[in-house]
Amino acid sequence: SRRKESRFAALRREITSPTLSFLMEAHDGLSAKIVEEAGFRGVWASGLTTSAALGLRDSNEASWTQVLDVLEYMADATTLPILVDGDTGHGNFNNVRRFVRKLCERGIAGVCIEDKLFPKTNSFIGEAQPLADIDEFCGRIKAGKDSQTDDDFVLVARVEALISGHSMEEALHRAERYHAAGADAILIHSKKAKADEIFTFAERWGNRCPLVIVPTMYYATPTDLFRQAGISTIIWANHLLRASITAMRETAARIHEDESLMRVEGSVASVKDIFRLAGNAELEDAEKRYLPAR
Ligand code: SPV
Ligand code: MG
Repeated sequence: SRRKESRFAALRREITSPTLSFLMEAHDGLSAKIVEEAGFRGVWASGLTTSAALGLRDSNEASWTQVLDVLEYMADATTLPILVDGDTGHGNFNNVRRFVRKLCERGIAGVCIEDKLFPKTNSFIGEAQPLADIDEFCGRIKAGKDSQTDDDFVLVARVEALISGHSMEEALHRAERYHAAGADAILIHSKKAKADEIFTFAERWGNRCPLVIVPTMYYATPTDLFRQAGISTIIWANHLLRASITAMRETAARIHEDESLMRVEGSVASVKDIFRLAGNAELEDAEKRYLPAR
């Protein structure tokens, strides 16, 4: 029988294949399972939502080993490949080396690092966030690629030039340098409500390497236009956490107001559903095999 494709190879295939791929945000083991159940072929382990789910800001308040712990739960919970938001790489080239080695050990298929400075903050906060020096960031990329212990591990370099107010030329120049330094794909980020700068970038970039985008702010752009523009991968970056915030808030408010569960019981997942998602059926089978018969 054919050997099962590794998660590293699966992510590499998603990112490099000519067809448009989608990564869905998850922030813990449960949300990773829900991504898989929905039919997605890969997970985006978002820095914003992983932080928020821990009650923290997207400012490297969770340490990189705490992020690694969350990733371990996510990897255990799903068979899907995971692309982790590595923020800036948690420091300089040396921190990136150790981070990438640990990701490979835990079966995390790829990392995205952005050309900013540690500690970072979310790209949608403020204006003109300072960018990393190009040569220094290329060192982080090279160090990451030299540290991967699986050939198919994917390193995505994220260009923040447009979002921090620099020119299209600067964005293209940075992407070219990061590509030359060994990045497997470029994430070109934008916070405009329209995708014009994404389309211009994609056209001028051509097919030098796969392009990844995050249409959080230009959400109204039809997906087919990204397909026609030759985009490789779309990240739906934060929508499971946002959906759960809305649902949790409404449920908490109702129970608080009513001092009763009557109004919520019909609209929340059943306890049985929790057991199913947690895999209790497998445990029952295992008990038959391993516990002495009574
Ligand atoms: C994240 O999901 O943490 C990201 C995408 O990095 S963004 O929030 O758009 O910066
Ligand atoms: Mg992030």
